[in-house]
Amino acid sequence: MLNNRGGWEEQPPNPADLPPNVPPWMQEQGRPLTPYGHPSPYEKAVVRVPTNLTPTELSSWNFTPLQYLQGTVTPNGLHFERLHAGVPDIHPSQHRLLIEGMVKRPIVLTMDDLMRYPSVSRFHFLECSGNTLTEWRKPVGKNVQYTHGLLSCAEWTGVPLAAILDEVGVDPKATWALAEGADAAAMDRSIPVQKLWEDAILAYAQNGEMLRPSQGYPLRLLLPGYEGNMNIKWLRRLKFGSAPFETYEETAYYTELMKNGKARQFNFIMEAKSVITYPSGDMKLQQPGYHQISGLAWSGNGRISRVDVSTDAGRTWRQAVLQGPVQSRCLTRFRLDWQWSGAPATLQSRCVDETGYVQPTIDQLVAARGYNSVYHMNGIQSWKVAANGEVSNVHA
Ligand SMILES: Nc1nc2c(c(=O)[nH]1)N[C@H]1C(S)=C(S)[C@@H](COP(=O)(O)O)O[C@H]1N2
Ligand SMILES: [Mo]
Repeated sequence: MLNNRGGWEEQPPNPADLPPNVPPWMQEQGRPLTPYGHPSPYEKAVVRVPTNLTPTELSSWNFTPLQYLQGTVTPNGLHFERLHAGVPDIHPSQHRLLIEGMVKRPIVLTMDDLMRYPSVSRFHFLECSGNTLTEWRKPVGKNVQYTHGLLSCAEWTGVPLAAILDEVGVDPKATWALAEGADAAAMDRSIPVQKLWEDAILAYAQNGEMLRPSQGYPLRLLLPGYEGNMNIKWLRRLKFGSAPFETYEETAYYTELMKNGKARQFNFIMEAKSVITYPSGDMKLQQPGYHQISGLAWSGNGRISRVDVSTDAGRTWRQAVLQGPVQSRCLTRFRLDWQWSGAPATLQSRCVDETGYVQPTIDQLVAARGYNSVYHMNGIQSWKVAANGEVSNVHA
């Protein structure tokens, strides 16, 4: 049986190794140093898992194991991956960023050029707009990894794009920029120039080290709070223009088909959303009594201002404690003390962001958008705790 909180397989202890006896691992030298550290071999369960919805490994995605992560930062090896054409192998000295179109001074930058600019480091979440898409009609994902795991958070380091826009002299009439990746998909999206001035980062590092290959090594565009798809990896080109470029990814995909059969285009911002990660689907509570409910909340519109938690399917709510510092467009950890009586309970969390936006129920989302929508599913998640302690995904 797997432990609920760590990723180890439970095993009965050997009485001879328990205190005050001296266990074997104290009777010999430990293992030597290693050049690059890895998690304990006992944490085998803490891995990304692939989706079973796509037929190929090259255009696919896998999920971050949110049920095992503490705090708010995603370890680099566990950042979710979304690949439209696999991970390109790019040597940083071969990589170039071309900036062209409606600019006075088009420019080609090397990684060296880029890393000479003044840099910043900021914590931001990244969420695929397809996160939670299986949950519109009925509960499908067996645990929070499958329901919410296209979500990660890192400290991103790079160059605020504004500095470079100044240098190339962007035409004031340029309102859109095309961002293009150097993978075989040449993934490209149109981005409002205003966002590039505001807080976009040309990111080359993630949690202190250079980006991982699947996160865009050596360079990605980071658009805080915008849907994952627009955060172009292996960024090779920014082209400025006066209209959206209407790329494949923003016409055939990443639009919202509404109730009336019309598609809503350019849904950039990831709306406020939260989910309880402990206890969550597939866990088994061992005994009634004290449990600390804990989870994550985030908003593409700024800071999380409040999270409420219900243990009775939304009839009554209690305010959770937010772990500070609460940062803008970043995962925020919330916690609430809970005495579980041993009776069945349905757990929910509902967040509010600094704009006053309240996370909707799934019913409210469906009333507004019908069942044609795929992306931007931010409805309230319910976990049912049965009398025997088993936790499962339900629609309450
Ligand atoms: N060049 C390129 N950029 C890309 C993609 C891609 O396949 N190629 N996938 C996009 C999608 S759909 C998402 S959700 C995010 C995922 O980023 P991650 O793999 O670092 O989690 O990258 C986006 N940027
Ligand atoms: Mo995505």
